[in-house]
Amino acid sequence: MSAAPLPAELVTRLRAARRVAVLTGAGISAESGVPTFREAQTGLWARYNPEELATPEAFRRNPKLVWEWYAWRRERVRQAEPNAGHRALVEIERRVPEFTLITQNVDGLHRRAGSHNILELHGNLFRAKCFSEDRPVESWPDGDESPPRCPRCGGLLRPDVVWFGETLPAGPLRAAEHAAATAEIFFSIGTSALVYPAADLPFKALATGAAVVEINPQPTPLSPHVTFSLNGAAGEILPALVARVWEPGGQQRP
Ligand code: BV8
Repeated sequence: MSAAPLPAELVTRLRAARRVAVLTGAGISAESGVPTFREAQTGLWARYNPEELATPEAFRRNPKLVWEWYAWRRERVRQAEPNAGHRALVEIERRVPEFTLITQNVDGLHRRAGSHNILELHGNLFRAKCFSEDRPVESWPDGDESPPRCPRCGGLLRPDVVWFGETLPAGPLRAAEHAAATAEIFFSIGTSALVYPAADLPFKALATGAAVVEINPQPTPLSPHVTFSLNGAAGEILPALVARVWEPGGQQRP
């Protein structure tokens, strides 16, 4: 199925833009084979609701189960590669003078793809911290204890991600809010736009007059508010957009 034509107005505005901000969610990693956050989980995890596992209460109740869920997800991500959508964002960062990539994803695929100015609002699967001290550890033993113990205090280690009910890292959130409020164009890509405060960012961009572009095969609560709605897969739409805006042949008549 050929993708719908890209709006000429968006192509023109992106070509001239100086400040662009992008918010990504699990959907941009879907084409890398990484299941999205709310997709049915497979195998052992099928019976669990991710929103119930991604909480401090779940970890207190069953640290081994939660640690092993994240170990399973790390393994899935290790086997994955960044896809054409991740790579297109690297190209947009090269082309736009001020580009900020804000991600809700914890899979580290944007950095592996080559993006630089990344704000990880919800942490990263591949980092761990001490549950008792709330301080990061550089590495942890891959022994049979699950979860492993903190080398400093012997407390349990937990993934260095932001769980539901936990506050986001202040620095990245402040930088993301600034990027949203100053962007000329704000993209919301591959996110169900359900989780706050990240889901508030496109509204901050709209409030300051930015054009907001949503890329998602499905409608979301954000869809009625956006300036441009591109219904389809990020791995198809983003490379096509980069080609239309910046590649020599791409400058065909709109
Ligand atoms: C907080 C890390 C203070 C762990 C995650 C108002 C203000 C503030 C907070 C709240 C509020 N209202 C409610 C809250 C509480 C809560 C919240 O938002 N709940 C929701 C469910 C209502 N927020 C919090 O708890 C936050 N903390 O604000 O602290 C506070 C606390 C309590 C009360 C008030 C204030 C912390 C939120 C962070 C939670 N941690 N992840 C982990 O990953 O295990 S969030 C989790 O959801 C994921 O990380 C993910 O990043 C995030 C959003 O999900 P998506 O990325 O959108 O993924 P999803 O599967 O949902 O959707 C995928 C989309 O992709 C779909 O739309 C699909 O159509 C699309 N798609 C599929 N294929 C493709 C595609 N798109 C493009 N191309 C494709 N090929």
